[in-house]
Amino acid sequence: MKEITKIPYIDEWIQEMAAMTQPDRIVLIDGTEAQAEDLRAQAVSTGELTKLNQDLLPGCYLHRTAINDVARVEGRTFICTSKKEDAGNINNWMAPAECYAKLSKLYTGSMKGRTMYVIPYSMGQVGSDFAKYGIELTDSIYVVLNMLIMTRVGLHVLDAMGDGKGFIKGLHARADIDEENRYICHFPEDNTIWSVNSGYGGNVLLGKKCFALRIASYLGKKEGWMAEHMLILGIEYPDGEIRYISAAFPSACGKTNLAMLIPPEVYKKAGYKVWCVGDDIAWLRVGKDGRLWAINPENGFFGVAPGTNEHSNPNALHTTTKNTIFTNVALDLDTNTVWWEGLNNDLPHNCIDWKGNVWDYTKFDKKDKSTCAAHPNSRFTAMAVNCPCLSSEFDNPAGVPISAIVFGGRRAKTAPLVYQSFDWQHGTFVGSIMASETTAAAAGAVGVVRRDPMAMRPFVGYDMGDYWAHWLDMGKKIPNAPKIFHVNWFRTDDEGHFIWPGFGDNMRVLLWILARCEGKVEAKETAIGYIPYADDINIEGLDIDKAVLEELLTVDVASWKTDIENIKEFYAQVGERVPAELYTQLKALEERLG
Ligand code: GTP
Ligand code: SPV
Ligand code: MN
Repeated sequence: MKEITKIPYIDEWIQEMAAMTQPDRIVLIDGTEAQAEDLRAQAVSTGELTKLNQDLLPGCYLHRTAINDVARVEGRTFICTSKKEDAGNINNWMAPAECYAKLSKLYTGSMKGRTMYVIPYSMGQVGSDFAKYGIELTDSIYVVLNMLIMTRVGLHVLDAMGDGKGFIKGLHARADIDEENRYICHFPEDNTIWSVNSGYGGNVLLGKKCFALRIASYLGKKEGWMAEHMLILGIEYPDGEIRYISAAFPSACGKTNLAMLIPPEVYKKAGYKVWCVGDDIAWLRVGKDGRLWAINPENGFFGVAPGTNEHSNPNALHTTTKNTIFTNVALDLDTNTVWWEGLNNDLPHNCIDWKGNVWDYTKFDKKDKSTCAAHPNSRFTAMAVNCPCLSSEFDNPAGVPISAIVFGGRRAKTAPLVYQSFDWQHGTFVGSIMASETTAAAAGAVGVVRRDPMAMRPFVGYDMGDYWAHWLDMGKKIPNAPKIFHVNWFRTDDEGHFIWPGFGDNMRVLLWILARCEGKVEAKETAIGYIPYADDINIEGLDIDKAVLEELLTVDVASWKTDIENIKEFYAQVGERVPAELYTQLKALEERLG
């Protein structure tokens, strides 16, 4: 047998996958810059990557995916457990044997004439207690280069893997990028992920949603920890003390922006700072001190480009000025740099859009997505170390202690700016009833309200009811548990404009949250939880009336009552395994609403 990794258990599996996919060559990714540079050059020569202006954007490249392949495909994502009940009603399910057989046909011979790259990677610090290892086999250089940014890759990972048992086996083939035969399949009982016929983001960077959320949530349930769709940030007070918050918002609902926020002028002057630990995924464990500790298992950011600018998120923008891969943004031919809607008001006049066509800026209409130069879900893949506000704890294998967990989503009405749950059990309930308007991050209609518990609806690798039970259970195991809150930056007025300024000003809400955690501020008890007194949210320097803030902090009882009906339907859909405790919470909420 040919030695690739020199770990027999792993090499055997590689040979088996190679026998099926039949690549011309197998190349081990060693994590060196020389090899990465070779791959970039190769991708440029075939047109897979476009090299951007190296004076303005050193180390930066542009990639365009197929037009039919621009977002995660939830309808084609499967959890393949031996028993259907274990995947639950919210996930798509296929029997493992059936799925393996079906996908084997699609994989067979799919790498003929191509190279299979073997990527050994770690989620979390190599060698740390939190770390979990995987190998992704792929025939895409784009995937290799993205994984090099998003995860920790190299031979040192193989060294840390020992005999290899327990590693996550990932297989990805581009095949024909045929959407009718696109499958993103997870076999949590076999530590296996199979992805075929896509070349986009969350479908193919298998360390991210597939491993760090779907497989990891399953492992977390089994092993007593949590894998969540959460950003992690630290707020530094003028006295130097830093407190950490993790927050779960659905895709394209503001995690990257919050994680890198710039404090409003009043706070900056007073000496407050914000540090980013992670922008998408958190792995959480109970520490020896009884607190909940979090790491970001990733090593980079796969962030939404549109809307990112010098004012909304200067940190993200700065992070993307070197060593970045842009996907499906527009190419400004005059400067050989990138552009997207919301970057600035200088529409490029000589420009190629995300589909690779000449873009006519005179036809651009902000309200018509089909006239956009960049795809609404276009992204940047950038290294965490390039982020100006990266936390000094980013590489700390122990992670950071979490004071508050924050849930949130896009709700034009119903949800107030912020409220606090009564306790962990109620907080779990608040997470379970989260809802948000859908975005371009997943294929399908945009702007439809759907329930998205803990922002994990597309990412729980097992039954949703069991997942909620795990949350309730974890609460009992954390002696000094974080307090749980809910926020909504997206309430709109009758004309559909956002009422709350959002972005950096969200810090005003985070400081109220942390003050609550320390028992430093009173709150109003309402039917849904504790709500701030308007005086306790600092609006100094904001162009917003006290009356408007009061309005943002009201509980619209009528719309909550309508929501209750929808929650009941959703719980019924989740099915038999919804914990009784959550039904008790639901009934109590209904009674409090009157
Ligand atoms: P994923 O990477 O898909 O998980 O997305 P995300 O949750 O990290 O969302 P991101 O921070 O990239 O923001 C998505 C969109 O929401 C962007 O267009 C932002 O400009 C917008 N956005 C973020 N924060 C705010 C906010 O506080 N207010 C408003 N109105 N829009 C925001
Ligand atoms: C999300 O959709 O939540 C993302 C982008 O972070 S993807 O990696 O495509 O899942
Ligand atoms: Mn995400």
